[in-house]
Formats: sequence, structure tokens, C-alpha cells
Amino acid sequence: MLIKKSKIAALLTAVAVAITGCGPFTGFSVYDVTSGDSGIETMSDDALISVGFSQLGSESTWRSANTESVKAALSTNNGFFLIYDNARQKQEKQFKAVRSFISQRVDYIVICPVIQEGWDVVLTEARDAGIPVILLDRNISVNDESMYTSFIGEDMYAEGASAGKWLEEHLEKQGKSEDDINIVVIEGTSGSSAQEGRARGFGAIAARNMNWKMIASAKGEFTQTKGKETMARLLREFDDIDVIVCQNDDMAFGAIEALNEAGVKTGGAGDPILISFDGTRKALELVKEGVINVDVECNPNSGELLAQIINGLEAGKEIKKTYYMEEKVFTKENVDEYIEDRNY
Ligand code: GZL
Repeated sequence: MLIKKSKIAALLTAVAVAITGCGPFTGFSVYDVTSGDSGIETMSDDALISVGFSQLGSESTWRSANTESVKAALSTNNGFFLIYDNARQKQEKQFKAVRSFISQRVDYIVICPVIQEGWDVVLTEARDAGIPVILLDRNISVNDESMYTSFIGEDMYAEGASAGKWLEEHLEKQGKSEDDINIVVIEGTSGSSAQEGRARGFGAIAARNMNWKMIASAKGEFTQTKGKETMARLLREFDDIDVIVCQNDDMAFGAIEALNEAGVKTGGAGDPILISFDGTRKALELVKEGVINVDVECNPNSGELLAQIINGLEAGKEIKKTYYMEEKVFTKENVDEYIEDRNY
């Protein structure tokens, strides 16, 4: 679908007036409606695919990498005109952004949904406007799956199950398969497919180990600050924690701060086991040091696949409903093979 300069100009004016209240501005490839910063290079092509991207926030290292992956892949040089909005964890802001994209008649809408519920109405509006919606990273619960064209992201249930299977094997090696194991979980954003999927996946493995005691699940909101607060509270409540599951690296970083302040080491023989998710470089360095025992990868670099799928749709190709990113499980035994390649 070719988008003429006239439409881009109208799009830019609409964005400018709608967001900043001031007049049109000259060419750029990415307009960040959150900060009002214009992008980098002037537009060279007059045939651009316009994409409205509703990103849920900037809460973690992972999220920043995911945003950068999309901006790099959906650049003007690659044939795209990207309008980026950061909803700062608020679903209402995502609804507002999607409705703004609809009013600007973009060619595609991409959403990283902060939580699973509540999307039926706004996605019906996008469908009525004839604008395909692609879900990125997190998934949604809708009555009618035709509301979105495709989901590109991670299999969160599999990630949770991988962490549980690793713990089974680790306890077996330690000769602790029959011991009572007290487990606390610091969970990400409540109601997100990441929090819910990882909890269900790990929970399925825990259910087949009757000696595993899930003594607490607490909110960490995927942030380092909240992860630290929650870990400090759990340390005050429990003095016999054997396993700490953090549903992302940023919460693990916060938990480690609280553990250090309480004089509690993790990862070594007799220490609490620390399990994390995402596989950021900083976390893999802690895996290498033996502070984090295992880190289940959640790959944020989905921008290129997103661009391929949009180009495929433009070319009328058959597109799958679901695309899962390739993911690994990092431990002290294999981390050296991958740590140098981490770009986030
Ligand atoms: C998972 C993603 C999660 C990451 C967190 O796909 O949605 O959100 O695990 C991020 O780091 O905040």
C-alpha cells in the first residue's frame, strides 16, 4: 500500500496539532508523541507504510530494547513511517493512542498490550476502520481472535515451565528432590500475559512436586524499585526462603539489592536459589558470577520479524496467527557462549 507524501503531510499535521497543539513540522522518520521529540532523518521516499505503535511503557531494560528493535526495523530507510507512543503502563493511554492512529488512517497498528483484558471495543473500532492490528510481545484475551491479524512474541507459559524444569533438575543434582522447598515469587504487572503465563508455566511444574511450597507471590511490576521493596518485605515475613523466582531481570536486580542489604547471599551451596527471566546482559553477568542461578530468555528483538510480517501483508502473503521468538535457558554452564552477543 503506497502512502503519498500528501497523506504523510496530513498525518504529520494531524500528529502535530493533536499532540503538541502547534503547527506542522518538517520531515522525520519517527515521531515520539510521548516526548514530542521528532526523529532523525528527513523522509526520502514517497511510498511509506505508516504504522502506529502503542508501546506499553519503559519499565525495564527489556522494554527499552524491544522499543529500539521496533524503531530500528520500522525506519524510513526501510520504507516505514512510524508513530510511536509510550503509554507509561496505562491501558487508557493505549486506547487513546490506538484511537489517534485510527483517526490518522495509518496503514497498520502495532500494540504491546500492558494487560490482557479490555481490548474488544477499541479493536472493533480498528477493524471497522479497516486497519490491521498486530500484537507484539504480550497477548490479549478477546472473544473474537479475528480482532487482530497476528501475534509476535514469546511463549510465556513455556518460559515459566522451563524455569520449573530447571529447578527440578537442579534439586535432583543437589539430592534435595524430597526436601521441603519454600518458594517465593515476585511477579510482574498483574494481568499481563507475561505475569500470568510465567506463573502458570512454573505452577504446572510446581504442582507435580508435592514437596515444593509456594509460600508467597507478591507484586513487583517488572521494575527494579518495586522488586527491591517486595524482596525486603518478603525477607521480613519469612526466614526460610529456599527459592526466589523473579519474573524479570529488573525485579531480580532490585531483589539482589534487598538481599545484599539483609546480608543474604544467593546462588551458592546452601544459599537461596535465584531464578530470573529476560536474559539481559547485566543479568547474564550475574549468572556468570553465580548470583543468579538460571535466567530464562525472553527475546525483545522482534522488530525485524514485525517488519517482515508487515511487508508480507503488503505483498498479500499468507501470515500466521502466532509467531514465537526463539528463546534459551542460561546457566553458569552455558552463559559464556552467549554473553558477548547480548545487545540489551
Ligand atoms: C515479556 C515482557 C516483560 C519482560 C519485562 O515479554 O512483556 O515486560 O519480561 C518487561 O522485562 O517489563
